[in-house]
Amino acid sequence: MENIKVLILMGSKSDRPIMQKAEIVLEEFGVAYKTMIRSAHRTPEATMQAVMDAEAAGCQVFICGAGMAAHLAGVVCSKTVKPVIGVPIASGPLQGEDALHATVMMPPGLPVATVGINGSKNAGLLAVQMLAQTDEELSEKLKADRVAQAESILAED
Ligand code: RP5
Repeated sequence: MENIKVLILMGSKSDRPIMQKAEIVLEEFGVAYKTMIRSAHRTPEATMQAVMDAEAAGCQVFICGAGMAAHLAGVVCSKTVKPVIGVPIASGPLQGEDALHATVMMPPGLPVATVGINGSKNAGLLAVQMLAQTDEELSEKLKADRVAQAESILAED
Protein backbone atom coordinates (compact mmCIF):
# COMPACT_ATOMS: atom_id res chain seq x y z
CA MET A 1 0.00 0.00 0.00
CA GLU A 2 1.35 3.45 -0.97
CA ASN A 3 1.33 6.48 1.33
CA ILE A 4 -2.25 7.35 2.32
CA LYS A 5 -3.96 9.59 4.86
CA VAL A 6 -7.36 7.88 4.82
CA LEU A 7 -8.48 4.30 4.32
CA ILE A 8 -12.06 3.80 3.18
CA LEU A 9 -13.44 0.36 3.92
CA MET A 10 -16.86 -0.94 2.94
CA GLY A 11 -18.54 -4.22 3.70
CA SER A 12 -19.63 -5.02 0.15
CA LYS A 13 -19.34 -3.72 -3.38
CA SER A 14 -23.05 -2.96 -3.07
CA ASP A 15 -22.04 -0.15 -0.66
CA ARG A 16 -19.91 1.54 -3.32
CA PRO A 17 -22.49 3.97 -4.75
CA ILE A 18 -22.90 5.49 -1.29
CA MET A 19 -19.25 5.39 -0.27
CA GLN A 20 -18.14 7.07 -3.49
CA LYS A 21 -19.38 10.35 -2.01
CA ALA A 22 -16.58 10.16 0.58
CA GLU A 23 -14.07 9.46 -2.19
CA ILE A 24 -15.26 12.53 -4.10
CA VAL A 25 -14.73 14.75 -1.04
CA LEU A 26 -11.22 13.42 -0.44
CA GLU A 27 -10.36 13.96 -4.11
CA GLU A 28 -11.71 17.53 -4.00
CA PHE A 29 -9.49 18.30 -1.00
CA GLY A 30 -6.47 16.50 -2.43
CA VAL A 31 -6.27 13.92 0.36
CA ALA A 32 -4.50 10.65 -0.47
CA TYR A 33 -6.75 7.68 0.21
CA LYS A 34 -7.34 4.07 -0.66
CA THR A 35 -10.60 2.16 -0.89
CA MET A 36 -10.98 -1.52 -0.08
CA ILE A 37 -13.90 -3.91 0.26
CA ARG A 38 -13.53 -5.71 3.58
CA SER A 39 -16.20 -7.22 5.78
CA ALA A 40 -16.15 -7.63 9.55
CA HIS A 41 -18.09 -10.87 9.13
CA ARG A 42 -17.10 -12.25 5.74
CA THR A 43 -13.38 -11.37 5.77
CA PRO A 44 -12.38 -10.71 9.40
CA GLU A 45 -8.69 -11.57 9.05
CA ALA A 46 -8.30 -9.54 5.86
CA THR A 47 -10.02 -6.60 7.55
CA MET A 48 -7.49 -6.64 10.39
CA GLN A 49 -4.64 -6.94 7.90
CA ALA A 50 -5.95 -3.93 5.97
CA VAL A 51 -5.90 -1.83 9.15
CA MET A 52 -2.31 -2.83 9.91
CA ASP A 53 -1.18 -2.24 6.31
CA ALA A 54 -2.88 1.16 6.23
CA GLU A 55 -1.24 2.28 9.46
CA ALA A 56 2.13 1.23 8.06
CA ALA A 57 1.33 3.36 5.00
CA GLY A 58 0.70 6.44 7.15
CA CYS A 59 -3.09 6.31 7.40
CA GLN A 60 -4.45 8.82 9.94
CA VAL A 61 -8.22 8.27 9.66
CA PHE A 62 -10.41 5.29 8.83
CA ILE A 63 -13.83 5.58 7.19
CA CYS A 64 -15.94 2.43 7.40
CA GLY A 65 -19.27 1.97 5.64
CA ALA A 66 -21.50 -1.05 6.14
CA GLY A 67 -25.14 -1.99 6.18
CA MET A 68 -27.37 -4.36 8.17
CA ALA A 69 -25.53 -5.71 11.30
CA ALA A 70 -22.80 -3.18 10.62
CA HIS A 71 -19.83 -4.12 12.77
CA LEU A 72 -17.07 -3.02 10.40
CA ALA A 73 -16.34 0.36 12.04
CA GLY A 74 -16.35 -1.16 15.52
CA VAL A 75 -14.04 -3.98 14.55
CA VAL A 76 -11.63 -1.55 12.90
CA CYS A 77 -11.79 0.63 16.03
CA SER A 78 -10.73 -2.38 18.09
CA LYS A 79 -7.52 -2.61 16.08
CA THR A 80 -6.39 1.05 15.93
CA VAL A 81 -6.19 4.20 18.05
CA LYS A 82 -6.59 6.36 14.93
CA PRO A 83 -10.03 7.98 14.57
CA VAL A 84 -12.66 5.75 12.97
CA ILE A 85 -15.68 7.26 11.21
CA GLY A 86 -18.63 4.94 10.71
CA VAL A 87 -21.14 5.28 7.88
CA PRO A 88 -24.34 3.28 8.44
CA ILE A 89 -25.65 2.22 5.04
CA ALA A 90 -29.29 1.74 4.11
CA SER A 91 -29.48 -1.83 2.85
CA GLY A 92 -31.74 -4.75 3.70
CA PRO A 93 -35.28 -4.60 5.09
CA LEU A 94 -34.52 -2.11 7.90
CA GLN A 95 -32.96 0.41 5.49
CA GLY A 96 -30.12 1.58 7.72
CA GLU A 97 -31.87 1.75 11.11
CA ASP A 98 -30.08 -1.48 11.99
CA ALA A 99 -26.71 -0.26 10.70
CA LEU A 100 -27.07 3.07 12.51
CA HIS A 101 -27.58 1.38 15.85
CA ALA A 102 -24.87 -1.23 15.23
CA THR A 103 -22.37 1.48 14.29
CA VAL A 104 -23.14 4.16 16.85
CA MET A 105 -23.81 2.06 19.96
CA MET A 106 -20.21 1.21 20.76
CA PRO A 107 -19.25 0.15 24.26
CA PRO A 108 -17.58 2.84 26.40
CA GLY A 109 -13.86 2.98 25.66
CA LEU A 110 -14.12 2.30 21.93
CA PRO A 111 -15.50 5.36 20.15
CA VAL A 112 -16.69 5.38 16.54
CA ALA A 113 -17.59 8.82 15.15
CA THR A 114 -20.84 7.92 13.44
CA VAL A 115 -22.44 10.01 10.71
CA GLY A 116 -26.02 9.75 9.52
CA ILE A 117 -27.46 6.91 7.44
CA ASN A 118 -25.73 7.05 4.02
CA GLY A 119 -23.81 10.10 5.30
CA SER A 120 -20.59 9.34 3.47
CA LYS A 121 -20.12 12.92 2.23
CA ASN A 122 -20.01 14.09 5.83
CA ALA A 123 -17.66 11.22 6.67
CA GLY A 124 -15.28 12.50 4.02
CA LEU A 125 -15.55 16.06 5.33
CA LEU A 126 -15.06 14.94 8.92
CA ALA A 127 -11.91 13.07 7.90
CA VAL A 128 -10.63 16.24 6.19
CA GLN A 129 -11.41 18.26 9.33
CA MET A 130 -9.43 15.79 11.44
CA LEU A 131 -6.46 16.03 9.10
CA ALA A 132 -6.77 19.83 9.02
CA GLN A 133 -5.86 19.98 12.71
CA THR A 134 -2.25 19.71 11.60
CA ASP A 135 -2.56 21.00 8.03
CA GLU A 136 -3.18 24.73 7.57
CA GLU A 137 -3.74 24.40 3.82
CA LEU A 138 -6.56 21.91 4.37
CA SER A 139 -8.00 24.17 7.04
CA GLU A 140 -8.13 27.09 4.60
CA LYS A 141 -9.80 24.90 1.97
CA LEU A 142 -12.45 23.88 4.51
CA LYS A 143 -13.16 27.52 5.35
CA ALA A 144 -13.50 28.33 1.65
CA ASP A 145 -15.89 25.41 1.25
CA ARG A 146 -18.12 26.76 4.04
CA VAL A 147 -18.19 30.17 2.37
CA ALA A 148 -19.09 28.58 -0.96
CA GLN A 149 -21.91 26.61 0.68
CA ALA A 150 -23.35 29.77 2.23
CA GLU A 151 -23.12 31.68 -1.04
CA SER A 152 -24.87 28.89 -2.90
CA ILE A 153 -27.76 28.92 -0.39
CA LEU A 154 -28.10 32.70 -0.47
CA ALA A 155 -28.05 32.67 -4.27
CA GLU A 156 -31.21 30.52 -4.27
CA ASP A 157 -33.50 33.40 -3.24
C1 RP5 B 1 -23.30 -5.62 4.71
O1 RP5 B 1 -24.41 -6.24 4.20
C2 RP5 B 1 -22.73 -4.80 3.60
O2 RP5 B 1 -22.04 -3.69 4.11
C3 RP5 B 1 -23.94 -4.40 2.80
O3 RP5 B 1 -24.40 -3.10 3.16
C4 RP5 B 1 -24.97 -5.45 3.19
C5 RP5 B 1 -25.39 -6.31 2.04
O4 RP5 B 1 -24.25 -6.88 1.45
P1 RP5 B 1 -24.36 -7.65 0.05
O5 RP5 B 1 -25.27 -8.80 0.26
O6 RP5 B 1 -24.92 -6.66 -0.96
O7 RP5 B 1 -22.95 -8.08 -0.29
O8 RP5 B 1 -22.37 -6.54 5.17
